[in-house]
Amino acid sequence: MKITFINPAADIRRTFLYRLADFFYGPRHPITGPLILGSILKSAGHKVEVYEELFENVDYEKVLKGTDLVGFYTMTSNAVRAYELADFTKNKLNIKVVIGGMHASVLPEEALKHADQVVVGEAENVIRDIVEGKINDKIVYASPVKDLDKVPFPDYSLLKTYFNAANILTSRGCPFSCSFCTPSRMFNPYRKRSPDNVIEELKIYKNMGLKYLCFQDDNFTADKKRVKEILRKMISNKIFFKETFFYARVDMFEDEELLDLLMHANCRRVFLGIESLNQDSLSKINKREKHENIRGLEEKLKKYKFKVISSIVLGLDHDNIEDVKKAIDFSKKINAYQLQPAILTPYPGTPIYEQMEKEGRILTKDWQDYDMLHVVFKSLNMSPRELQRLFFTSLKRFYTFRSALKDYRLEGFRAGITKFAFCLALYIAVKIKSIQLIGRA
Ligand code: B12
Ligand code: SF4
Repeated sequence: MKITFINPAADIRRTFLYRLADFFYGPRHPITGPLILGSILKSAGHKVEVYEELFENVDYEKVLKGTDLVGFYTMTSNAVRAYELADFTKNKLNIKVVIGGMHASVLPEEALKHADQVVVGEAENVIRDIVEGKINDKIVYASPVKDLDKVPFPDYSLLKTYFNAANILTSRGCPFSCSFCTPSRMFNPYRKRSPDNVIEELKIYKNMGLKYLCFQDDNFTADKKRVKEILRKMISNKIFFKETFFYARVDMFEDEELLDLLMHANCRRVFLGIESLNQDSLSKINKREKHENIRGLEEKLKKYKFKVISSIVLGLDHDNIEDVKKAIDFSKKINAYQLQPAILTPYPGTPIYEQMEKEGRILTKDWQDYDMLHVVFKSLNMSPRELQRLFFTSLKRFYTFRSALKDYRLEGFRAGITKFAFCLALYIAVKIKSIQLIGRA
């Protein structure tokens, strides 16, 4: 059989300006789920192709010719696009549709309106039987993979659209449970791969000549002992990439040995969940982080030259506009390389969604807007309009042409000019988008 997986992208992500910003950002990476499921099906003798809409348009009538089954990945913000494509595939092309992924796992009945079958959870143990017609339930409840070392590696040869970065997950889930977080709930319980199994996969990406590597674990440094072992093996096997990215909590800075190893393995680009400097806010979202630790970052980052992407949340119930400004200024003070101002988004399936729903504070259920760029709920200390405006002013407060100069001094010409171009693209995008969105909020 011929199986095609599609990872759709929301409308906003398919615009020229967004793709331009992605181009300057550097790494362009796929979602690994369809590449893993594809690998399982390929080993079973099926022909598989995978398409990602994020970085290029796809001519579906052409690529779906001869396909027997199309599988769609959903996260909340791309679900609307997935449903649109699923309806087209089912009704116009008469091809069987299966939907899976994060959003469909939380709202399977909704997804089923657009599919023949929906999978809830990790699909490794059921995908082959679904494709071969041995499981026919409309909603298939899949159990989490027990031994991650037994999961085949994502097969990048199946991916027919552009990519320049490999994604690797050395674990699934996270031992923490922040109230707004979906992956810690979708991938529950927290599970880890052995360092040897991780190294085996990394060698493949090194041999493929990929420039970028992304550890997409939701909290890469959660188990410090295991991560140190992975890093030591990367160093002894000389597995280095031009740039390696990972997600972490501020608590990684408590362990100097870990910091040294990260530096030596050239794992320098880190997405740090700072969220807020306000202790009440941190406690309320169950972050289990002390604001003194966050402030301590300044000293650590003088010694360890990480390229920090500072993630802050806008619109937390205990934060006001001044708190957000403080968090941005702090991000500048620690010489963060990028800022991710994420508007608090109550994703279905999270405690914060339940709370907002109970309190009648959800403003819209248009899932396309659940992308952390749009206001979708009523914050306690800001009106929706103020919060939407704060998103744009936060970007402008951080991405100044002076910040490009700073990057030039710290990281060299290429980093400086890239930030300059990024600021320029961002200013144009912000101008256009802010008029539309603030007006609407
Ligand atoms: C890599 C990644 C990205 C990359 C690549 C995305 C892309 N190409 O579309 C980048 C950085 C570009 C990105 C962008 C975005 N992302 Co993202 N991303 C991830 C990340 C870190 C890893 C994904 C992954 O590989 N998971 C591991 C594999 C094993 O799991 P999986 O892919 O889900 O697959 C399993 C199941 O879902 C299922 N399955 C998957 N596909 C299918 C298909 C079928 C047919 C079936 C049956 C089953 C099935 O089986 C698989 C195997 O177990 C996840 C976090 C996470 N842990 O998943 C966030 C995550 C999915 N992203 C998220 C968000 C919000 C976004 C953005 C909106 C951010 C933004 N503001 O722009 C954009 C939207 C992009 C888009 N497509 O429109 C959120 C989604 C929250 C939600 N509930 O919707 C997550 C969960 C991060 C988070 N911390 O909250 N993202
Ligand atoms: S620490 Fe990060 S990955 Fe873990 S639960 Fe909190 S937000 Fe989710």
